[in-house]
Amino acid sequence: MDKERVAEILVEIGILLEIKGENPFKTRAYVNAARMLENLNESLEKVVDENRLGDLKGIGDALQQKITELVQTGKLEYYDKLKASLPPGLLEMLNIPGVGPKKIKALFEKLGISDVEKLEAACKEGKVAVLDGFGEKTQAKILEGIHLRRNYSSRHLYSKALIVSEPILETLRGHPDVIRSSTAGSLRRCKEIVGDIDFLVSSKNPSSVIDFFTCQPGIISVSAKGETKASVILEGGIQADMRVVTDSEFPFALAYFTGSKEHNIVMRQRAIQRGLRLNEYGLFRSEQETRDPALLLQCRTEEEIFAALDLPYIAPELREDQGEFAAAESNGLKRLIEWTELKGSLHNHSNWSDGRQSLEELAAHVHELGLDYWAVTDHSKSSVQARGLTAARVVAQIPEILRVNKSYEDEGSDFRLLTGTEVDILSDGRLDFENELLAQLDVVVASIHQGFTQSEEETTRRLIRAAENPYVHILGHLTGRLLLERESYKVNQRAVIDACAATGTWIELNASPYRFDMDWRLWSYARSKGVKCVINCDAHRQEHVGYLRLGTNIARKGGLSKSDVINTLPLPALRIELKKKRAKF
Ligand code: DGT
Ligand code: CA
Ligand code: CA
Ligand code: ZN
Repeated sequence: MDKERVAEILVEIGILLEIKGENPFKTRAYVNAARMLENLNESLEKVVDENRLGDLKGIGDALQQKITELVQTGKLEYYDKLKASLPPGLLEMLNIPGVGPKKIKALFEKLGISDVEKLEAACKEGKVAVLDGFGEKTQAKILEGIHLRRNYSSRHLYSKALIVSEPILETLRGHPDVIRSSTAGSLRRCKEIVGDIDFLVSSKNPSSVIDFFTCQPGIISVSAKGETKASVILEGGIQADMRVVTDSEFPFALAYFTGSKEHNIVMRQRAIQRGLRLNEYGLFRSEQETRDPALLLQCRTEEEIFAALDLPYIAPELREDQGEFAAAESNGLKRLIEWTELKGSLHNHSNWSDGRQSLEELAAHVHELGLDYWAVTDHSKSSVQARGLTAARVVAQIPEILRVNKSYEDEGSDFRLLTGTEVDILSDGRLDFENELLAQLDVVVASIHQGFTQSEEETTRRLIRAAENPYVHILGHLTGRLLLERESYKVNQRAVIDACAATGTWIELNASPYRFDMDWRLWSYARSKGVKCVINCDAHRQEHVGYLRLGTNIARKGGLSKSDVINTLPLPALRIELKKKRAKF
């Protein structure tokens, strides 16, 4: 058993003893011993084997025996018995902000409260407020804490985590005690859904950084706070973990806490194959688990860690053990796309259908941001709920777009709106508009907006039929999923990708953080078939231009480079590409 787990168990024993009303000196001894182990600079196993536990400050005979039993057998009878002597719901009550061992003891002894449900009921009946040492305020706070825990969920959109983490990271960077700082975990890997946010900081003064972190605005409760780590709940119910390490440990801790677990396992195996040991503290010249600074291989950056394991730098987005090692070994890691390489978006809406802005407003906004083009692809007539355009309205929109473009041409600007449609794919795979109309438009996106309950065969057939249409450039949001809200319809995505490869149809990476559709896991297959990606905002209001950055991060996660993504092309080259499929038929 490793020392982190041993330390956790010691802390838990301290808490259980406190709930039982044990002498505070005894309970504190367990917490102090846990601290000591966490800061131990060598392998705990080694210390136990060499019978040196007694040399450590504050670890008496009783604790020595317990730690030895834990390390050697992975179990501790004393702990198991202690746990069994109390109702299991008591420990769970610790998760409620403002409820500690002393309060739990009082609630249990005086009101027989042994779990969160009973506590909630007692609060609602006003029984908690009248207890000695509680009061109305405390009772209200406990109730609020219970609701918070309930709403707290462990699945959050990437965009939500990014929005709450960036200001905190920015503030941390400005703190004089912070040397290096980064997010880690799934957020740094750009997962579409994250469980919690992980922050990592290097500092010579960890407790000052922890104090500073735990009083940031936007933090609604502090769930745990130690010398070098803390966990908090941020607004919106998202948890954030913070760890502070020394600056020499920083690259190792960053790699370790960025993960993924699966990626880390392969990294550790590579270290072992080279007679080394890799952990969160360093890369050591050792055959065994160690933290001995004398054995440390100096690496100042993650790049140097990869190099020490004979690998090129692997971007965090790729660290899922989904082929990144094989690609690295065969020189197959290409430079990933950057969002500043995008020149525009080819799927967007205006106030002609369900978008917010007019053609002029959209053009002015995206031109100001430095983009080169912006396709207006409003909904087609079958999407009634989205105020889909009739064929006549589409025809009427074309001269309006040309009129806006004329004003840019007159100013000597190369910026252009492109004409287009997001045409519905009907239930049988036919399109909502005739080919004669589609042929007049610069950009045709075809998407499914209804008939989600068809069988996998039917839906797959429908999409393939759309791809076979000579005028369809792009299949939009391929699976129709809405993250954390709606499952995708059933579809054989590989079969659709094959059809796109055969017909020269592009596939959208819908950059809306609710969609990120097609999923990043399929892009390496699409790329291997030569199918191009288009990173589209599907903007319904001008602020959605920012989705380009989010979508690009997901494209990076899918391993895509600039040359895989159509909308990195400048307008003249894009226009040539837009004509190619039509010319083939
Ligand atoms: P999440 O938060 O569920 O979206 O996913 P992650 O990947 O951020 O996971 P988290 O926050 O539990 O831990 C952050 C990283 O720390 C994880 O990606 C790898 C590393 N890590 C955590 N626990 C373990 C472990 O037990 N073994 C190994 N090898 N790595 C771990
Ligand atoms: Ca995490
Ligand atoms: Ca975490
Ligand atoms: Zn759509």
